[in-house]
Order: sequence, then structure tokens, then C-alpha cells
Amino acid sequence: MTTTKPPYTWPRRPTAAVSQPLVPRLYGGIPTLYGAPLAESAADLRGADVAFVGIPWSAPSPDSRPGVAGAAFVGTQMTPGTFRQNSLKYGGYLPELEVDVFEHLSLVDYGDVSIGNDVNAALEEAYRVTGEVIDAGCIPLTIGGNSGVSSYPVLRAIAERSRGKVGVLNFDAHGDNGLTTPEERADRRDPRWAGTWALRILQELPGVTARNYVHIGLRGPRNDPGSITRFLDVGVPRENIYTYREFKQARKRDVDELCRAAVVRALDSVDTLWIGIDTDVLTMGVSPDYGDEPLGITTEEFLEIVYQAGLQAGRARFGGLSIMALPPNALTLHWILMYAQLYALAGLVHAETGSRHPA
Ligand SMILES: [Mn+2]
Repeated sequence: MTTTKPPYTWPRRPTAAVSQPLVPRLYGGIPTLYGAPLAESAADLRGADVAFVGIPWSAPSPDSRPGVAGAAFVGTQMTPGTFRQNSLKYGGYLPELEVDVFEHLSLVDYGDVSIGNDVNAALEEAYRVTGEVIDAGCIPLTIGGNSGVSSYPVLRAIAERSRGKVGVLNFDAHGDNGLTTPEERADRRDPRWAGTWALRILQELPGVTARNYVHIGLRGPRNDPGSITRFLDVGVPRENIYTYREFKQARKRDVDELCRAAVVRALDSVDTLWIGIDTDVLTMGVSPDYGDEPLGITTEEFLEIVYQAGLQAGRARFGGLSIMALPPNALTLHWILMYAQLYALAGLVHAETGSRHPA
């Protein structure tokens, strides 16, 4: 007969715990990212190299997106929590890069930004918390939430603290660079942030230079005819915009060279680099549980660029990595994005140790 250690008793009370976490707990059944130490206050950030922050902002599902396409918006407020739960199956060792990133870089989880229904309050809070992370000497890794609140205020905090110019590597099938009026932006019930932030960072944030704005994976008929020209109008070089066509041509020659060169463009004469990731940059086939845009980049290309960003920027210039627009249940994307976090950090480690992984 099987026996069980006390205090197990039978008949059991249905409210009795059936397991207890052996990793720090953020809240209820939500663990910290990768089981990292929990930073409960800004003082706890001191001494850490990297801090993870959740930004559970759910953009109002646009009136143009009924059904399943709208549900992907509604659920994003749960994404930081489910991403943490899913992360527990991974550690920091990458045999293919011969590095354990967490042996070199200490990670803490700083919890979630407080998000209500007021977009302006959410923007301020994401800005304030990201600033605390940077002021403590940590590199911020953030996860949305939809674009806008998960991107603009994070980059604002980074840019205001940069000694000089700021480069941007923005992964997105879409321009997210629509024009908007102050009245539209101030609308708390249906704020137009997700589709407009990429233009606003170029127009409004100090140091964010158009010459170092690099857009990866732009494609598809959800974009409007101004998606490229609005970037060019504010000074983004056409060569910085990598659509499906540029990748298609590079794949016939040397796509690794495109990945390396894209990062060079973002980093040229800047002091800080920020990476923004809308997961629809990946081609539809790799994310059957979410993707809605074909002709995207591959997982290999995505991770190579992210690794190159860490490697080329090094710790002194790596400003942060922000994941946007990720549904809570898009498991395939969760795994790929955890690789992205770890590959960026591996690049930082290799920049310091002088190691390289073979192309
Ligand atoms: Mn997008």
C-alpha cells in the first residue's frame, strides 16, 4: 500500500494545497520568470544585471477586428503571467552557443506594471517602472500587452537616460506608424496607440534618430500605402526597412549578412539600442496558434538578428528588449520569444568574453 508523508490526510479537504512552488511566487500561482529572484522594491534591483517587467496592457480590440482576431487583443493582459508560468521549463544554458547566460548575468523579476483602464496612466506607470529598472543599473526586459503602452513609454525611459543617440530594431509585419490626432490619442475608451507609436517615437522621443531606426519584416495587406513613406518622410533611410523582398533576395545569397548588416545600421554611432518585437514578424507557419501574416521571417533569422544585436551592442549599449502583442496562449511564440531573450543575453555575454558562435 502506498503511503504518503504527513501532513497528507485522507479524506482530504478539497481546499488543501496539492503542490507548493519551489520558485519565488509573484502572485498566487504565478511564478517569477525562469524562477529568478523576485525584486519587490526598487532597492531589490540593486546588483542585478537584468530585470524583467510585465506590462499587462490590453489594447481595445479594434472595431475592425471581430471574432478571433479581436480575441488576441483581449487576452494580452494575461500574457505576462502565462509567459512566466511557461518559462519554468527553461534554464539559461544554450549548448549551441556554449554559454549559460544566467551564470554571467543575474536576472530578477520586478513584477508587473499596474494597469487600469486609463491609457495615459498606464503609459506613465510603464515609463516610471522602466526608469526605476534603468536607474538601478539593470537592463530592462519587458513583455506586453499590446503595442503602444508596451513600447513607447519603455523606450521613452531608455531614451531620456541615454548619453547620446538611440537606435531602434523594430520587428513588425506592420508599420504601426499611422497618423493620429491628439484627440484620438487622448480617448481613454478607444485610444489609438497600437497602430501609431512607431511614428511617435521618431517624432517625440529625445535621441531616437530616424537614421538608426531599422524595421524588420514589414509586409502584407494590413498596411496602408503610407506605411513606408511616412517613415521616409521623417528621415528613415529606405535601406533600413527590410520587407519580405529584401529577405527573399538575401536568402539567395547570404541571409546571415543581412541579419548582421541590419544591426550595424541600427547601432551606427548610437549610445543605446532598443529592440521591439511584435510577434507577427514571424511567418505564419511557425506560429499556427496566432500568426496571421504569411511571408514573414523565420525563427532562425529572428534569433540571429537578436543575437547579433546583443553581440554588437555589448552591455554598455544594450538598452533593452520589449515583447509586444503576444496572446497568453500562443505557446509556440512563447517558446521562441524565450529563446529571443536568452539569445540577446548570450550575445551580451559573448561580447564580453570575446566568444563567437560560428555563423
Ligand atoms: Mn504587427
